[in-house]
Amino acid sequence: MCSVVGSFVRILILFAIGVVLLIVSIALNAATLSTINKRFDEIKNANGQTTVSIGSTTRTTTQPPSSSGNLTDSIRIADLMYHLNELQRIANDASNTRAIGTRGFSETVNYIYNYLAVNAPNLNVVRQPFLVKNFTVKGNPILILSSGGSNRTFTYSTNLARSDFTYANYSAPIALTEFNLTVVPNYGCDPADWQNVAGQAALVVLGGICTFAEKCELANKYNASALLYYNHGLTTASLAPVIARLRQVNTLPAVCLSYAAGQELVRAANMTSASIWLQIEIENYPPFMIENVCANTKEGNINETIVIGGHSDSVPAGPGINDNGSGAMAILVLATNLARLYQSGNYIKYKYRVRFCWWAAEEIGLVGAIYHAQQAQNSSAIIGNRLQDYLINLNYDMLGSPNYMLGVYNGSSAKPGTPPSARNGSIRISETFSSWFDRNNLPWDYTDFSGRSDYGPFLAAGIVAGGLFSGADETKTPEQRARYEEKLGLGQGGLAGAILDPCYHKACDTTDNINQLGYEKMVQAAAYMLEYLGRLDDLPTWLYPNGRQTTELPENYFPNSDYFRDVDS
Ligand SMILES: *[C@@H]1O[C@H](CO)[C@@H](O)[C@H](O)[C@H]1NC(C)=O
Ligand SMILES: *[C@@H]1O[C@H](CO)[C@@H](O)[C@H](O)[C@H]1NC(C)=O
Ligand SMILES: *[C@@H]1O[C@H](CO)[C@@H](O)[C@H](O)[C@H]1NC(C)=O
Ligand SMILES: *[C@@H]1O[C@H](CO)[C@@H](O)[C@H](O)[C@H]1NC(C)=O
Ligand SMILES: *[C@@H]1O[C@H](CO)[C@@H](O)[C@H](O)[C@H]1NC(C)=O
Ligand SMILES: *[C@@H]1O[C@H](CO)[C@@H](O)[C@H](O)[C@H]1NC(C)=O
Ligand SMILES: *[C@@H]1O[C@H](CO)[C@@H](O)[C@H](O)[C@H]1NC(C)=O
Ligand SMILES: *[C@@H]1O[C@H](CO)[C@@H](O)[C@H](O)[C@H]1NC(C)=O
Ligand SMILES: *[C@@H]1O[C@H](CO)[C@@H](O)[C@H](O)[C@H]1NC(C)=O
Ligand SMILES: *[C@@H]1O[C@H](CO)[C@@H](O)[C@H](O)[C@H]1NC(C)=O
Ligand SMILES: *[C@@H]1O[C@H](CO)[C@@H](O)[C@H](O)[C@H]1NC(C)=O
Ligand SMILES: *[C@H]1O[C@H](CO)[C@@H](O)[C@H](O)[C@H]1NC(C)=O
Ligand SMILES: [Zn+2]
Repeated sequence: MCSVVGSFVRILILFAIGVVLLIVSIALNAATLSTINKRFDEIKNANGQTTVSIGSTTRTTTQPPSSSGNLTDSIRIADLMYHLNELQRIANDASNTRAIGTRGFSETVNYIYNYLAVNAPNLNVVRQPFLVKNFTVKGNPILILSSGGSNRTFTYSTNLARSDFTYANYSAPIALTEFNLTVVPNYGCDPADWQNVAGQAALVVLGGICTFAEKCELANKYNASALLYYNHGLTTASLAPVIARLRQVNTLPAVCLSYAAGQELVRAANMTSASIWLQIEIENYPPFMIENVCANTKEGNINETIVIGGHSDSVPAGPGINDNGSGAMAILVLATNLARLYQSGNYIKYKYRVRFCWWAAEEIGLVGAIYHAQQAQNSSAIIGNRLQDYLINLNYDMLGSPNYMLGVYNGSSAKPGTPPSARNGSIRISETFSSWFDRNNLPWDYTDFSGRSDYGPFLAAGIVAGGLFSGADETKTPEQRARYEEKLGLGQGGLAGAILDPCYHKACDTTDNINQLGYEKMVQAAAYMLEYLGRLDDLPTWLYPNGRQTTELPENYFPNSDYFRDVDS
């Protein structure tokens, strides 16, 4: 999950980072800086085989919270790190990934399921299976430029550094076919850019303020016959083709080109009428099954359910310990600790049912959460499982970023088109989080509430949403650093000018990539929120002061998800 930063903007940011780093390195206490830099070097050098060392927090089992305490007080970093170490172990045993379709993923789901079965027997644990497309690309796709009477054949390779082009994930197949070539002006983020593409192969550059998938939607809408993305070449790291990711339901043949190949095609299209030949052979296998897991309290009104979710999968590139192991394991600790408090007999149970969910396949476009929301609006869904039975969705994705912010989704920044009745409550949730941070003398920041994570489909269906996010590839500003340093103490403010999670979607997203101080505070805030909502006398009215409208999840709901972002490299 992350804000969209156009490629060009990123270049500016990179430049700014350089300048800021220079200033900061002078201003900062030298010892502090070198400690943090060292840590970042370690992060960057980590190759996934990192040995796990979490110092004094190493433990072999989680501890029951004291039976007289409350949920907020029950959150301890040692319990959280215990689970993250287990995930790291699972990833280490499974080629350093927990992406869907790998052993690392199914082991993660089993881990959550089995841990709850043993440690939270008073919760109802349910698996929700669904299907994901499985395919391979057969042979080498073909891309030929025909111009001025001669052919130029481009090199296909899955080794991106050596290739002129590669296929886009979930490209449609195409037998060898000739298409006229047309260049899409600007970044192709505006419908006006797509007016002349019908029946042709459309060539579009990476970047701008929209995603691969959004460009693909427009290409489809304006009847392009094939789609060719090319890298923008603004830095040496953006010369090779990238893996462009499309929706599973995509029907356009699509490839992604290097900067140089893209330039050749642009020149040819500029000079004469050029055409391309394209061939992509896809072999479809039977789809494979993956599972969401949800754990429900047996107490509380089933038609007034608080849903707390995070995703259980990682990207293929790494073990996904911060993204999104940190959110998923936060929810595991919340669920276990609430279950233990409920069992203790001293804790007042909430009037509302709580449903903790681990969504599968977030990293391929919020697929698990969308599936769940769609099933919840299926007219044959039973009471308790219907959209109207859900009062709120709290989302916890990345909570332990190493150069973290204590980030709160800004309810006021919900996208236009968000059902109005979901707005007030979402703003209240933001304010409840930020005032908790204030009361505890902690710094915080509002972060974008764009629907780029698993709460997206719930919010789009009119359900109040909120959550926390410790940051991905955003940059920490000097102002932020100073504010964090002031509240948290010397050496705790992080590094200005550096991104919040340098291992975002990389192999080095290991347990060493977690800031334990920030992580613990974030999960305490999440626990506080649940307890606060659970104890309200009239949560429905608190969340929906002007009443609730029933809203259907738009048909063909299209997530503006992190997955579809341009993966600049
Ligand atoms: C329970 O939670 C509240 C709210 O965060 C906190 O102020 C209080 O100290 C906690 N502990 C107990 C034992 O009530
Ligand atoms: C996809 O299909 C191939 C070929 O049948 C199979 O080897 C592979 O395990 C499948 N992938 C998954 C995740 O099931
Ligand atoms: C260019 O390649 C296409 C597709 O393979 C082929 O049909 C055509 O004859 C070639 N033209 C030339 C001039 O080689
Ligand atoms: C996308 O395609 C690449 C190969 O080009 C593959 O390695 C990767 O696993 C795919 N990712 C997803 C999420 O399917
Ligand atoms: C390409 O465009 C020309 C007109 O500019 C048209 O005659 C030709 O049929 C088109 N070719 C394809 C493959 O669409
Ligand atoms: C795209 O094709 C459809 C079906 O042929 C047609 O109804 C629609 O008007 C076309 N749209 C554009 C923008 O060309
Ligand atoms: C192609 O033409 C456009 C304007 O028509 C121009 O801006 C662009 O620089 C040209 N690109 C190349 C590679 O020739
Ligand atoms: C939930 O169901 C109870 C009775 O089963 C009913 O009194 C209450 O109004 C319902 N609440 C909502 C929000 O539908
Ligand atoms: C709706 O739910 C029923 C019963 O669980 C199921 O058979 C059906 O496939 C679902 N429909 C959709 C569109 O998922
Ligand atoms: C929250 O979002 C609103 C609407 O986009 C914006 O005006 C406001 O400045 C944001 N608040 C913060 C603290 O970023
Ligand atoms: C709900 O939000 C609207 C628009 O932001 C605002 O005008 C209204 O006062 C809010 N209502 C309550 C009860 O907070
Ligand atoms: C981590 O999980 C959260 C919660 O599901 C999700 O919103 C977010 O997109 C994930 N983070 C990233 C960077 O994918
Ligand atoms: Zn991610």
